[in-house]
Order: sequence, then C-alpha cells, then structure tokens
Amino acid sequence: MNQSQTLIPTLDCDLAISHWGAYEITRQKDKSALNAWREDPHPSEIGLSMLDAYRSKLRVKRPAVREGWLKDRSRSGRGSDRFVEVSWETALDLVAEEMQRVIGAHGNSAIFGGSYGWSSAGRFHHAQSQVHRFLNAAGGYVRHTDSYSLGAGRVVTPHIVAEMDYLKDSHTSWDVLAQHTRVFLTFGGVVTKNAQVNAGGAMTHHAPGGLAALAANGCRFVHIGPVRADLPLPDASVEWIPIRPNTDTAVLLALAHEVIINGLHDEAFLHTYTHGFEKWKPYVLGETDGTPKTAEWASAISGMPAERIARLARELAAERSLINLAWSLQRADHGEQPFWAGIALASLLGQIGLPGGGFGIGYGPANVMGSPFDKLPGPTFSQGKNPISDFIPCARIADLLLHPGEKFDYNGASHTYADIRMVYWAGGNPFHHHQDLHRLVRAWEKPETIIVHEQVWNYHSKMADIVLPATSSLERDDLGFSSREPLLVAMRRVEAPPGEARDDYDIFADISRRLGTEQTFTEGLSSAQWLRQMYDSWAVVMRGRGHELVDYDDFWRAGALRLPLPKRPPVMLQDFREDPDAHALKTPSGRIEIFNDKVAEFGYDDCPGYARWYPPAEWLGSEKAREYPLHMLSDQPLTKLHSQLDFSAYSLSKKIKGREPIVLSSQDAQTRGIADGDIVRVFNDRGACLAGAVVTDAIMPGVVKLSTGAWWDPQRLGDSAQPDRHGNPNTLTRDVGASRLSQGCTAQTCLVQIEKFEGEVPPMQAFELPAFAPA
Ligand SMILES: Nc1nc2c(c(=O)[nH]1)N[C@H]1C(S)=C(S)[C@@H](COP(=O)(O)OP(=O)(O)OC[C@H]3O[C@@H](n4cnc5c(=O)[nH]c(N)nc54)[C@H](O)[C@@H]3O)O[C@H]1N2
Ligand SMILES: Nc1nc2c(c(=O)[nH]1)N[C@H]1C(S)=C(S)[C@@H](COP(=O)(O)OP(=O)(O)OC[C@H]3O[C@@H](n4cnc5c(=O)[nH]c(N)nc54)[C@H](O)[C@@H]3O)O[C@H]1N2
Ligand SMILES: [Mo]
Repeated sequence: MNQSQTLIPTLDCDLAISHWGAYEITRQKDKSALNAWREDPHPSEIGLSMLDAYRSKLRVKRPAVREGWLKDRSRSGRGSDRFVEVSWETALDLVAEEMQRVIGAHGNSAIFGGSYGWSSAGRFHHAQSQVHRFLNAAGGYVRHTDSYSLGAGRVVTPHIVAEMDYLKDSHTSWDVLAQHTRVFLTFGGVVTKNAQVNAGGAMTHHAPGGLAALAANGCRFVHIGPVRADLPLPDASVEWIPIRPNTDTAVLLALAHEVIINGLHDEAFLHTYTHGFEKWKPYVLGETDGTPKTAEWASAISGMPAERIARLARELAAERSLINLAWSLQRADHGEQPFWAGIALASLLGQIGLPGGGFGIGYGPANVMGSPFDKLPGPTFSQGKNPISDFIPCARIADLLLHPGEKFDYNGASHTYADIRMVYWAGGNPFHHHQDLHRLVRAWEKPETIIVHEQVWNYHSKMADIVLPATSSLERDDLGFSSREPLLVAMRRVEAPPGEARDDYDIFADISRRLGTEQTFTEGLSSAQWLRQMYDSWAVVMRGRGHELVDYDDFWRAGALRLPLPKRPPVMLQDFREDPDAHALKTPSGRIEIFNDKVAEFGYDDCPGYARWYPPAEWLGSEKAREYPLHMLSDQPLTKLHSQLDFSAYSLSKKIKGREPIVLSSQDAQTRGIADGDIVRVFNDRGACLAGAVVTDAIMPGVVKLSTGAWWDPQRLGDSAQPDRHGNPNTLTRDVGASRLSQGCTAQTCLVQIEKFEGEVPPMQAFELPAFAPA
C-alpha cells in the first residue's frame, strides 16, 4: 500500500459527457448551455449543438403503438400505419403481456435481444447493457456477437495475435510515435474526424495533435487509399498513393514479397516471435499457386505503381516504420485478409514491440488509439447471464429473420438461425446501420412484434410496433468513463426529459415487475443507488491497484476524478517483445501466427490459415463494374455519430439542399455532366438514393464516398427503384458476410452508378413525425 495515492476530485467544473466529447455546462434556470471543455485541445463540434438537438420536436414524447398492431396484431402496415399514443400503464402492460405470450408459446429463443448499437455515453444508462440485462433476467434471448465496426477483425485477430479489445487498448501513444517513427505507412488514412469519437466519451482529443507532432518531427507519411482527405496533413509530409478500394491485401502481399526476395526480413524476429512463416512463404512466392505476389502483380490489381511498391518495401525495412490499417479495410468482402497481411508484413520487418514500430489497427477510428493514458478498469454494470445459446454475428440480422432454421458457418462451427417472433431493440438504429435496407424491410415483416426504446422518431421507430420514449444522457445522472481517457465524471443531469420520456432502466424495471423478474433485474436498487454501488465496487478494484478513492458523495459534489497517467508511456506488445514466454500471446503457439493451423483446419474456401488475396465480390476489376462503374465507400460522418444527431444544426449545416453530400472526382462528374452542388441519383441493382454532389480532385476517379448517418427516407416502401430521398448509403450496400469465418459486415464492397437528378427534387419526410391516430 506504500504506493497508494488518493484520487481526489481535482476538477472544479461541471461536465457533460458524450461519445464525441466532454463539454462544460453553464446551468441556467430556463435554458442551460454547453461549451467546449477548456482542457480539450481539439474539441468536437458535434456536441456543441447536442443540447439544442435533444430539445427537438423529433423526440419521442409518449409511448406509442402502431394502429394495426393495436387493433389485431397485424404485421402488415409497419412503416405506413399511424401510431396511437397510449399511457405508460397501457404500454408497459402491452409489452409485458406480449413477452409472456411469446415466451409461453415459443420460448425465449424466439426473442431477438435488442441488439446492436452505440447508445449513449454513461456507464449505467447504457441502453445496450440495460436491454441485455433485462432480457437475461426474463429468461434469455438470441444475442449477437462482434460488431459492425470490426466484424472480420474481432474474429480473426485472436487467431493471429490478440483480441481486438486488447489491441485497441494497447496502441503506442502518439508522443512515442512522434519520437521514433520515421515512416508512417497507412492504409485508409488516419481519419481525425473519426477520432472525434470514443465509446463512452472522448475527453481530450489526441489525434490531430499526435499527427501534427509526427509531421513536425520529420516523419514521412505514405498514405495508400482512394481518398486524400483521409490523412489530414499538409502535402509536404504526405505522399498520397490512390489505390482501388478493397485491393490493400494485394499491395501488402507484394510488399511482403519484395521484403522476402531481397532478404530484408528479420529472421531472428520471425524465429523468436512468430509461427508459420515457412508455411506462408510459398504462397507469397507463388510456389503453391503459380502466381508470385510481385509488385507488378499487385500493381495490376491495385493501380499502385510497381516501382513504388518495390521501393517502399526497402524504405520500410531501412527505418523505424509503422504500418497502420483503418478498420474500414476489414468492413469488406474477405475483410480478414488485409489485417492478417498487415500483421504478417509487420512481422517480417521485425519492429513489433519497438517504440514507434510494428503495426496499428488503427490510428484514426477512435480517440483511444494513441492515448497517453493507461488502460484502467472502469465502473461496471453486469448484464447477467443468458441461458439461451443461440446467437448471430451481428451483421446477419436480416438472414436470421428471413431464414429461420437454416445453418450458418462462424469461426469454425456450424450454427442454426433461431425462429424469431419478437424483436426488442434499445440503443441502436438498424435502419441506419444495416446493409441493403430494402432487404431489411422484407426481414422486418417476419417478427410478430417489434418493440423499440428510442429518443427520436427516426425510421427505426417508425418501423416498430411499440415505441417507448427514452431519455438522453443530458436528462439523467450517470458515471462518465471511457478507456484511456483522463477522467471519471459525475454526469449530472442538465435538464428535464421531454414529454413523458423515461430512463431505459426505469422502463425495464416496471416491465420486470409485471413479468415477476424485478428482483433479478433491479436487485432492489434505484438508479441513484446503482451509481453509488458501481462507484463503491470500482473503489475496491482501484484500491487493489494502489489507488484510494474519495467517497462517492465527495466525488459527486466535485464533478470528476482525474485518473493517473502511466509510469511509462504505452508501446504496443513491448512486454511480449521483452519476454515472449512470460508474456506469451493467447494464440496456439503463444507467438504471432503468420500461419494458423486451426483456421486452416476449418477448411473454409474463403478464409484459409494465412493471408491471401481474393478478388472481392464487387470491385473496380469485376464484371459488374461495366454496369456500375463506381466503387462507393461509405465512411463515418464528420458531423455526427452514425445516425445520432443527424437532425442537429451542425449536421444540417453541411447538407446539400438538405441531402447528404456524396464526394466524386472531377473526371467522373464531368463525364456525367454533374456540377458541384447538384442533386444526383446514386443507384445499383439493390436500390437508389439521392445525394448532393461534392466535386473534387482529392478522390480517385472511379471512387465515390457517401458518409453513413442520413436518416433513411424511402420514397415508397417496398419499391427499391424509388430513391431514398436523403442519402443513406445502406440503400445500396450488399448484405453478405465477409467470409464463413467471421460473417462480418461488408459495406465497403459496393459498386454503384451515378447520374444527375433531373426534374423536381422530391421533398423529404425523414425529419417529420409519423401520423398519429386519435387515442
Ligand atoms: N454502409 C455502412 N454502414 C455502416 C457502417 C459503414 O461503415 N458503412 N458502419 C457500421 C458501424 S462501424 C457501426 S458502429 C454502426 C452504427 O450503428 P448504430 O450504433 O445503430 O448507430 P447509431 O445512430 O449510433 O444508433 C444509436 C441509436 O440509439 C439511440 N439512443 C441513443 N441513446 C439512447 C438511450 O439512452 N436509450 C435508447 N433507448 N436509445 C438511445 C439513438 O437515438 C440512435 O437511434 O453502423 C454500421 N453501418
Ligand atoms: N465523426 C465520427 N467518427 C466516428 C464515427 C462516426 O459515426 N462519426 N463512427 C465510429 C465508429 S463506430 C467506427 S467503427 C470507426 C470506424 O473507423 P474506420 O472504419 O477507420 O472509418 P471509415 O470512415 O469507415 O473509413 C475510413 C476511410 O477508409 C477509407 N477506405 C474505405 N475502404 C477502403 C479500402 O478498401 N482501402 C483503403 N485504403 N481505404 C479505404 C475511406 O476513404 C474512409 O474515409 O469510426 C468511429 N468514428
Ligand atoms: Mo463502429
């Protein structure tokens, strides 16, 4: 206990915490306001309009039931029926009775448990944790695994090196990179607009400063990818090499080939720290398939000059170099391969575990990667135990509903889709996030009942049978904490909820009472009591790590605790490098698996036991590109988090005539007669949407980029030829898993065509309330 140090409140300010930042609250009697936190060097604009947005007319204010469902439980009419507002008593009775009916008739495996989504910041009122705990208490549900973020990544990296969560939390800090890294090679950029975000709260934003410090120290950036803006640094530090989307694996394999044939690979590193190089080498050299993965071979696939690939391999070997991989690379057909190839290439170079060397997955997708703060456990809230074993990889939701009883492969085993009668969702928006939304509409016709807790009348709410109004994080008390951020924050309520909106916890507690599971769900505690209990249990954990905490009331009154910085700045896999036996990896060999026997034994034709090139299902080199010659990337939005706050002033300020911007090259615009600011129609064989053209030379010809997040606005439900009037890319994306290994989301594998929209642009309805019937 000598080392013990008391964590006392050192911050005398009142902070609101959101996934995109910490904001200072100015409390006023009639209208409070939010401002950037003075300690955040790069505050995100997203949060500045959040308080106003939460006061929007689009908030769900009262429980509402779809008219057809209320009348005779009819399934048709989702998305077109009116809603009937009912009292909380009636709504809660309806939910409880319907749950009892479904469980009684079909068992708990007939409930799909309200699955995926980012919800809001706050450790207790996290809608995902709440819905899972509630359904567990009620006897279980069909759950999801993995994420849309890292569908392929989460499944494949444990086979190769470590769990994604471990990797995320152990990325080398920006200051160490600035000191040591000489060549920063990145696939998919370092998208600082994405690093605005950290699940649970990005408090001090590091990425813009981290990048600038690297550049100032003379690090050279090699930016491989179709979009210049993905690496927001001046041209002086950046060499931009555009390549065709989804061809990164080919370039990585060719770099490995060059390293090997020039004898630049680090034999000693490979021997001590890796497994399987000798089994991968024949593939790279072309001994197994007759195709050496040469620079010329990769150049023909990717468009990157062969000479540049060859030279880059030598540069990487000569200097302290880091290979960074954006998560977007694996949100694609065969998405496992770029991660595996990147880690294998970094292994050949032998710099993994050295300050500023090795790989990153990735710098850019969130604030956590590169943070100077230590990983600490946070206050936790148990989701309980789920007695039901059925699950889906999260992006297989439409398959689940459309194909009950059918088999699917996943990570070495065969599983069966359950027969779902009820969908219960809180804290996610599948009608924003899922691929091929017209297919999702067809899947949504299958369940007997769909229950949703939502803050807003987005398309997800409009497609539900029962909508229960939820509070926002500014309307309740909570604990703010996020991995490798500097504070534990007392998130004190800023203002009263609109209408009759309630906390998810209180809603679930009341339904649990009706189901007879209240004690299991609440353990007899109110939400205020839970916050205290979570803090007190965390204090015990922190004491075990040598930190005493002040008591809860002092913390709550002061508003925040400052958390300790680590004694030495984080360097990814440094411990493993220093002692590979004491810090053996959790892979079969305890080493980095360039070849993995287990994955090889799964026998998948679309994911062998090593990194290899597969042409994606759709790409600029495929037959389909004759009809749909543009590769559409759907990146994360600058002005919001997914669909959250799409209706905020900031998000609306960047739209073009109210539509989501789509970025296309001057060349592609010219051949189509499209000018900057025009409304265009984007289409393929799955659907169509409108968007506003942004014409630039900073994107590779043949590639267009439409960010996610625009609230879906189909013109006529069930008719995929009619455009989504707003610009949600998931009208167009394909809904097929990355491989039999991971079944991950493949949104980045998508071809489209674009034309100028002629005629009168149809008015939008995305930001209108649904029709209500008199009660
Ligand atoms: N084409 C394409 N599609 C993609 C991606 C892509 O790159 N391309 N990316 C994917 C990725 S990585 C992700 S993570 C997903 C994100 O998809 P989601 O996480 O589903 O997106 P959000 O818009 O954050 O949805 C959160 C919802 O929860 C609601 N909410 C917030 N707080 C609360 C609360 O306290 N209680 C309740 N009841 N509700 C609340 C919000 O109003 C919002 O509707 O999208 C995926 N979709
Ligand atoms: N502001 C904001 N930030 C966010 C989010 C948000 O909604 N808003 N969402 C958060 C979430 S949930 C996640 S998972 C992360 C996602 O983090 P990422 O997956 O890294 O982010 P994306 O924006 O999908 O993609 C980054 C860039 O990759 C490029 N790219 C796409 N496909 C390819 C390819 O095949 N090859 C190459 N070389 N480049 C390609 C695109 O040009 C794109 O701009 O972002 C997080 N950050
Ligand atoms: Mo994500």
